[in-house]
Amino acid sequence: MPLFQTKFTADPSPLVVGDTLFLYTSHDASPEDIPDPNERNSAGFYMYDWLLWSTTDMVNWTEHGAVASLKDFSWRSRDNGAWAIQTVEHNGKYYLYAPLHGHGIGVLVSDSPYGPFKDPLGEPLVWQKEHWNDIDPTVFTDDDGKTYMYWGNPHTYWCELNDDMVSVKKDKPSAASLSNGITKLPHIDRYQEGPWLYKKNGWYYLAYASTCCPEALGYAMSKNPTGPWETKGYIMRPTQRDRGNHPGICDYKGHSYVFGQNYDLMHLETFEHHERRSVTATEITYNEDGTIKEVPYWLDQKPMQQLQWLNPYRRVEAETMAWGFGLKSSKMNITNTGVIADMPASTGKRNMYIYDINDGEYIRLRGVDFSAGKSDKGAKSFSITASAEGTAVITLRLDSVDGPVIGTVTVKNTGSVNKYRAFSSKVKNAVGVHDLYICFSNTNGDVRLDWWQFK
Ligand code: FUB
Repeated sequence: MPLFQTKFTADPSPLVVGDTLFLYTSHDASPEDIPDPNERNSAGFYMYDWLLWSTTDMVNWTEHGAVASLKDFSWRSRDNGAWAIQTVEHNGKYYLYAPLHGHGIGVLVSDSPYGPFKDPLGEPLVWQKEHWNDIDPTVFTDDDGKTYMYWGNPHTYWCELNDDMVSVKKDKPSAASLSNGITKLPHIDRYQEGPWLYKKNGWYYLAYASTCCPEALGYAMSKNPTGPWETKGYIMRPTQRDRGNHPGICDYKGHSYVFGQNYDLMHLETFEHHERRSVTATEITYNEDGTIKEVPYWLDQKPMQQLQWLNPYRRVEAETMAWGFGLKSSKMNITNTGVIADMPASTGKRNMYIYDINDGEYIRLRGVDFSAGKSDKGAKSFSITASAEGTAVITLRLDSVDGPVIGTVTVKNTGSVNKYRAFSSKVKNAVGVHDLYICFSNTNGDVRLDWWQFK
């Protein structure tokens, strides 16, 4: 199932920093966030900002909200078109390469993976004005220090970036070069869009969304970062259950993963087509000759293996979850109206909260280790920091929505949604490793959850 439920997401771009896997994604607006009410039921793309998520175990993800938006590019010509980004680290700085659909590819820079990101150029990094092919940048720095950017739909383009990461090397025209240091490659069989360039065991890989529609996940291999590229099989072959796709590939804690997208979150509510996508992932393995073993469609895979248990005796953000369908999330003190003019400039890390909580909804956390650092005694109490202009009953259950109850706590009116306080309860029989279900009932009014912790 999709990794995230609080928002519609697409175009996954993983980045490993230390022991954390960050995932940058596009953001398909929910109908209520589309400013023009007449467009709310349209099938098209409504994309205004980019999101960030992180994990240390591959199954419980923490949301960090919008890291940047179209507003961070003063030169944009449209208030829509925040398409597929990739963020890379280079010499301690983070570079977020972003297509503004119809207006080339820009770059933002930050000292932190969380941002705030700033535009160092005030103009696109590349923009071939004669067409709208300049989308989906992927950036890779080779062992010799040379950095390559690939992009494009339906053609594949590449250029070399200077070591500043924000300018194109223009002094190395190859036979196929266009003006401005850009090379247009001969057609790569099955290539549609969404390139993802990386290197492993001496091979260069160009994964991509294969020819539309339905797009699947294809890839090509080469002994050179600039090709020639030989198309290989599918990582995931086309299926009528999907339509668009976009790969992001990384190694993390000794495993290899492919991220992609589908419509399976929207399909929980409707099969009528809208560009409301959802990102998901699976583990991949390589054959001896470097080719990638094909994986089944997302819904046909086994659940992702959890890489480490979650410690419930630390502060856990309410927006950390394996599943939370129906819930919403927001950065504290920032109302996302969906209107670019109201969006803040890239804010950097901010505390978030969960809201829009209704009866029957729940937060599921996978693999919670109640014995962590506690020998076999387990948890004695639970505390959640919340604000409310209303109330909600929280029932803590193990292993399923109707599993054994280990505690119950009522969040009461705090007088204001901006006034947070702790609500606590005793806990019984919480020992060992279990999935934790934080279940909501008797909800009314506006209840917001910040973080929780067992003791
Ligand atoms: O998300 C907008 C566009 O859809 C991306 O740029 C493409 O790769 C496709 O996923």
